Amino acid sequence: MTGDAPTATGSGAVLPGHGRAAGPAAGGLPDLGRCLVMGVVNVTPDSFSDGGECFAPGAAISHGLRLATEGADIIDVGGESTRPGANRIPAAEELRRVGPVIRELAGAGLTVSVDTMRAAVAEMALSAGAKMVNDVSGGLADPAMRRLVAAAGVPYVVVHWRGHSAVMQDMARYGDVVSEVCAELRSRVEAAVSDGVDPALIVIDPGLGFAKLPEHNWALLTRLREMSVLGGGQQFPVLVGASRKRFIGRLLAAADGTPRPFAGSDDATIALTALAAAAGAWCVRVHAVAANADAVRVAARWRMAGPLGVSGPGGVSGPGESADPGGPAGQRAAPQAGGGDPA
Ligand code: PMM
Repeated sequence: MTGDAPTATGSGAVLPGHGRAAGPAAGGLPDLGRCLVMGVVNVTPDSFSDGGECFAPGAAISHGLRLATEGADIIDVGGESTRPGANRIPAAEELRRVGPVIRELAGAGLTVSVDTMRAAVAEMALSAGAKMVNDVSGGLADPAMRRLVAAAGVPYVVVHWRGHSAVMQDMARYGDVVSEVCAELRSRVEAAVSDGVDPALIVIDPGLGFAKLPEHNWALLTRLREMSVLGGGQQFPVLVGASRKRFIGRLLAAADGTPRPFAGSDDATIALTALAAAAGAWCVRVHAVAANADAVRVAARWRMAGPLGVSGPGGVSGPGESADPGGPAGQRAAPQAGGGDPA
């Protein structure tokens, strides 16, 4: 973790790029006044981006500690691969993979989130010291998840998802992907709130690659602002998980069409991080932390410059945004009434 350790915003507090200056309060969303960096620790033999490198607990723990020193604000620990086509593993195996890693990283003082679709795994992870639940199924895979998160009072990342990895790419059918993803995410958020989750602790995520073709991912990435309000009035912080995903490798394919290997897409991920952070994303989930941590700082400064940047037609900043003339880097001026501050 770098020197600017995350504070937390209390219930109803607003996030970086989401309006009111956020003051520290216990039990809320981490907030540094800029886009946060979530470093990925996949304790799996077969994740599509970094398969196997952290499968042994010792390697996963060292990797998490290293990501923190490189500037990760949050360490996201997962034990189940969600690569397209992957089959599920038993809950007991998932618990076995993530338990010791979370306990060690949380014990070292890091802010840890657990990447799981299972309430039982989330419960164990929280008792081991995790402070956030990242559920790529948005509550669909295990209906007990929402009540667990509500009772724990922790931040909850609700990801857009349509089905398990083995079948999800058959479900990548959309008319207007952005409005459909928003509508489906909205119903996931409503279900969470009706089960008692504090809306101020909900983060939404377009679920890049989850039942999405490359064109769907690009449409969602370029319309984060629209996504952040889910078609309603309330604005939610947005997490973007583009790092090393296949659609980047396909964009960067060789002349013969061979996709760029995952590790070769880190520079493009950094470019996406800068764009997403400049558009107001709350957090980016990434594998190569150091350079992405630099990119979010550039974006924070870019946002602070406001109209001197690329606001206006064709730019990532939009109407209703104003520069913060005097605040610290990355902190925004309060938005005008009615929102307009983007995700
Ligand atoms: N992607 C993966 C896993 N967990 N969590 C969130 N919130 N958003 C994502 O896009 C996401 C995630 C799969 O990618 P990986 O194999 O590189 O971890």
